[in-house]
Amino acid sequence: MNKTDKIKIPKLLVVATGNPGKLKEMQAYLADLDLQLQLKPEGLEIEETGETFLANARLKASQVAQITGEWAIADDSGLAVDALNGMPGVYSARYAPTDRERISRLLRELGHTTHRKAQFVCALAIADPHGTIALEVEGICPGEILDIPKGSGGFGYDPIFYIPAETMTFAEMPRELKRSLSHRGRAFQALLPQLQKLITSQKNNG
Ligand code: ITT
Repeated sequence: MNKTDKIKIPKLLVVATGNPGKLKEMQAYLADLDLQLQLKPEGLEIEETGETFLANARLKASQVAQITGEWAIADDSGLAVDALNGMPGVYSARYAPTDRERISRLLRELGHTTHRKAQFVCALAIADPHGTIALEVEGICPGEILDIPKGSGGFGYDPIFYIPAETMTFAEMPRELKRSLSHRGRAFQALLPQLQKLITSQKNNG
């Protein structure tokens, strides 16, 4: 897209993720907006070279927007464990090849320590069709890492992430409860009013 082209009202938003668990949750948060959602092109992988969640969310949103010529939203998220100095953090997806192996590695590295505090972090970025970041937010959800996985819902590290106030892991919770209190839920609570405003202002300018 030429830099001088007028940016059109966001009617269509490419959801720039290859993670089916994330995609489902993102689609649920975006469902009430007057936007058509589109999956990112199959096989398109953006290298996550950033050192922070926000940097990687920006990279993914910006590159997918430029490649597709459409508005794009990306999520970069992960689990930061206090006793592991914040690891796996931005390396959460690269920690081992599968969800099961990632959980096993995390539990192995934590061992029997009683210091089990951790937080899930979610950064969201929205880019316009030029690849310029229009919006970005971050959401954090504190919790604890269990000794053994519990529950079969959700995805990724959900079975070992325990919320003491709910006496449940993310994988044991009804979908709506995780949706309201998770890192992604908090990030979307911050993002949605801003996105709504952006859609309205672009419509008024158009
Ligand atoms: P995309 O980059 O294509 O979106 P990805 O899975 O590579 O997909 P990230 O780089 O953001 O995404 O890695 C996030 C990692 O953290 C990944 O292993 C997820 O399973 C995990 N994760 C993120 N949010 C989670 C959640 O709500 N519950 C459990 N695990 C989560």
